[in-house]
Amino acid sequence: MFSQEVYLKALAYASKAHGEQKTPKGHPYVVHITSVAMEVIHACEKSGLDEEKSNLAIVCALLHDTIEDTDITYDHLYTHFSPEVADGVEALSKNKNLKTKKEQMQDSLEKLMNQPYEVQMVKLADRITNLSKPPKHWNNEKKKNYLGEAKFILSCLKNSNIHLSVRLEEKIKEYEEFMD
Ligand SMILES: [Mn+2]
Repeated sequence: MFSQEVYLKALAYASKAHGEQKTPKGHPYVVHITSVAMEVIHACEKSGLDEEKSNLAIVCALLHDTIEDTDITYDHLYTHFSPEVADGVEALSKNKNLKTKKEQMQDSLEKLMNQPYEVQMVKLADRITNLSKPPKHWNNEKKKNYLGEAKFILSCLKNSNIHLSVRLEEKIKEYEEFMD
């Protein structure tokens, strides 16, 4: 089980932070973060995680793109939520000072592997959510890279939660159908 109040606080905070941002499909950004949180909640309930662990996973899911995509800082999360939440969201963020996407992904996964399973679960849920049908303008190369990344994420973080890793594995199989 998890706390509805904790969920609502994180949702209000994140939706304000993302403001007018849209997903690549043109939805308000809150659709993305609540989709990721939904995957995490489903897994928490299926795995019978306790309230503290569930709250950490769910809050990190709702906040997972704030440091990367908005003005929200690590310190702000530390003060308004907790050190665990701030560390979790930081690990879920790309370090944009690193030159290539590959380095950024590698760095984020290294940080995540030192985080609790509840934080790692968010990365699986994020990729599950993002592995829907690719936009028409993506070429095969881009789709191949995205799929390769997903497989790498799964191989690094699969121990964090069995339900999410099985679901990501299924999504990867489905995505292979979109290749030309
Ligand atoms: Mn995301």
